[in-house]
Amino acid sequence: VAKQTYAQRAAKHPNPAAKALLETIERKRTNLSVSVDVTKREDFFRIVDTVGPYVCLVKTHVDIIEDFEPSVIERLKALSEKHDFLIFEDRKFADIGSTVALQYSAGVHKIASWSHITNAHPVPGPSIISGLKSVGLPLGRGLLLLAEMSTKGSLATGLYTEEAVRMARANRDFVIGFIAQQRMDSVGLRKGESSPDEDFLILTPGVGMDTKGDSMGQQYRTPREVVTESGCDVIIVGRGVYGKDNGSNAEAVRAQAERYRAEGWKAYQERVGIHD
Ligand code: UP6
Repeated sequence: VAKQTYAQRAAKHPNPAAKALLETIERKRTNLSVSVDVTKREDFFRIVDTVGPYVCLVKTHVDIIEDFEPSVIERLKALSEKHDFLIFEDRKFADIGSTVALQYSAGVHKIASWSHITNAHPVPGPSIISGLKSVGLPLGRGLLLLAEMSTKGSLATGLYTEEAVRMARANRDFVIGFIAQQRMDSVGLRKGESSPDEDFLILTPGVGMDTKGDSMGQQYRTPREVVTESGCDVIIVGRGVYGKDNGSNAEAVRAQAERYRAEGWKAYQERVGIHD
């Protein structure tokens, strides 16, 4: 899979959200997702409108917006159409099936009604997928499992990661990939089991070109390390793009988005062996 182009993979992906993401990546020539982790509505929309042309996917933490109101979702949807990107609410669900189904569909945010992609921790076992799938599959949504994390000392390693991949393989209609630091294609296969015909997207946070981490355990790798060397498909960049001041300097934000887009795309072209 890592040697195929995004277009080749889009053509045969069965899940509508994954297909749309792969098509958007190819059409806009960007594997950059910007994580817009700011707490004020106006900062949020300024950043989204600025990075929109450079991203395939906008990643949100909608629960940190302190002046949230339902119109935020309408404005976000309008920007996603204006700039042609998908939306990924990074909700990191982690509860029993029946509770996550409610958290996904209801409450103030009604995530399933607008977020093409969301994610979950595999810690509760396969029932978390059944709960989310009961809501998301009929809407054409896709789920990512957190198979690994970018943080120092993460417990999501080894057998835990393997079980996450097995859970995904058993739910390929709805689970479209992983939050992880590397490809998972050969992870979790039992002795003698050959690699199944599957295409899991690898979306990778912990990407930064100017620092190695923050003071709270985050660890950064470069787009090249992530995409060319580790075979990941989408780079997720937050503070590397919007900076330390909530993205108040739109031109600086634009320049960083352009820079990460170019680096991520070059790293992909190198991986699949395309030169232009
Ligand atoms: N994120 C990680 N690491 C993970 C999973 N998710 O950093 O393993 C998320 C964070 C944040 C973003 O919740 O929204 O990706 C990274 O932001 P940063 O680039 O500013 O560090």
